[in-house]
Amino acid sequence: MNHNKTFKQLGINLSDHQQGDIMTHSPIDGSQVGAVQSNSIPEAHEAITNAQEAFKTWRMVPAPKRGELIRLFGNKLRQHKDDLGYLVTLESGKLLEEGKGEVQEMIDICDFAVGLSRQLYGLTIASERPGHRMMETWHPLGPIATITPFNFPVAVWCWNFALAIVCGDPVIWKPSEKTPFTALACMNIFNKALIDFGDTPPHLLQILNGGSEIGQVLTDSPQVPLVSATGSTAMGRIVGQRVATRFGKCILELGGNNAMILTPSADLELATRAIAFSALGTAGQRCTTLRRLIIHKSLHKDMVDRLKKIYCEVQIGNPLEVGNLMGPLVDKGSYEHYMSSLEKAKEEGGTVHGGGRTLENKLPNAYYVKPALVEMPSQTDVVKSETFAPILYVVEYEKLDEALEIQNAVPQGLSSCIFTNDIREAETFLSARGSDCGIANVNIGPSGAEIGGAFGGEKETGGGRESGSDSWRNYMRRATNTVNFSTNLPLAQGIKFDVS
Ligand code: UN1
Repeated sequence: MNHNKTFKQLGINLSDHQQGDIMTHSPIDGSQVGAVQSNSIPEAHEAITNAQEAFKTWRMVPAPKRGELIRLFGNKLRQHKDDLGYLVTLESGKLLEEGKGEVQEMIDICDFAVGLSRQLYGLTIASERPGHRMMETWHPLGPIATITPFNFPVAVWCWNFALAIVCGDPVIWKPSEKTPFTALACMNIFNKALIDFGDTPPHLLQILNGGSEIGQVLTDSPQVPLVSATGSTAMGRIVGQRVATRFGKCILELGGNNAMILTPSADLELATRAIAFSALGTAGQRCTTLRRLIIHKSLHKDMVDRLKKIYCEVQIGNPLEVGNLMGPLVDKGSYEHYMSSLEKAKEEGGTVHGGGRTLENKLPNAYYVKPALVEMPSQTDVVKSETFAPILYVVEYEKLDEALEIQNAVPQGLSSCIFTNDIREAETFLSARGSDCGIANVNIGPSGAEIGGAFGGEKETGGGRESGSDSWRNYMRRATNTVNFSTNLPLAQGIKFDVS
């Protein structure tokens, strides 16, 4: 593959990146992309000091002016959408359409953040004391660390970055070791926006490449008040504990085990399309991928037959080629996990339709797999754990209460949906005794969320919320202010404390 033009457009000279210790391979064919150098631990500490310095200046820039920088960044992203989308595909293996979609998600959150920069509102609160006023003020928080995964190498970072910058916080980014070049490209694009903007402090954005030793410098530093980490539950458990030790804040967006409840009143045509996109899209490598189909007994056989056909016929191949709907798994480790999960499913009584490796003769260094549909006798252990691959488990239910119980009986709580045309069922699913997930949808699949809503989930998903709604509050600190404009000093709770 010759990608030099794309790299050049994104300001990357690949010949400068061949000697580093982090060697990356494209999941598309296993070919080497390049090699970047890990940062050292002293460099990580230096980045934190730099960010603290940048913070002192940036927090004093009016928020709408900070928004202007993100507006310029969004415009640069528009110009580089195709190239950056291509690079996302090259490094992560997702379809080109999905790669560009990810850049669109970045552009969308930039637009959102620009508007937000004029809406960082606080409340005014009625004081119990005469001649007093209470209010809340939101201030910039400080340097933010973002730790991001390979599967959404740029969008998840940008959800955090765009909001953090308008909120007044410099960002230190530790990208996935599998996707360092998309991070470098984002840095180059942001640098162009900085030139257009003019006067900004240096180090508003810094990238640190490396593994957990770099992550630990960020999680352990009291100079980094917020760590936003997206990835596996195992990673989040370590990050969460380390940050908590120093009373720092976290936004954790970890594993998902997303389900669809398919009821007898559902529009089956719609449901089938939703299953196809959310179970097969991104080759099953989204946090929000559909992993469990909880299906009414009466629909089971028909639906499985319908899906078997789709699973057999879906076009798998090079994600850069139009027409393919499934690209590769990211690497061998991911493939092995996929295979061992299928083995485990069989041991636990599952019937596997499809599955297995494909295109290995043509592309021996890449890991393309066929999607697997697995009928399970019940929700066994393997169904309760997340395998980041295109495996859809099917379990049956008879009564809605039973379906809800199955839906909620997993450790993860990211996304969920119900397909129904029965308003009672839909509202029950959305109610307090319904889905326990951070995302609960009706008649759309669990994946492909818009940026306008808060994104994240409960339980082992980590509890964090990023992106839209009021997620911005994570990136700011709240001060409660009481102002006395009277000539007396009444105390709260009517307390008398008279020294005269
Ligand atoms: C992720 O997989 O970590 O809802 C993020 C979606 C995307 C984001 C997924 N907007 O599928």
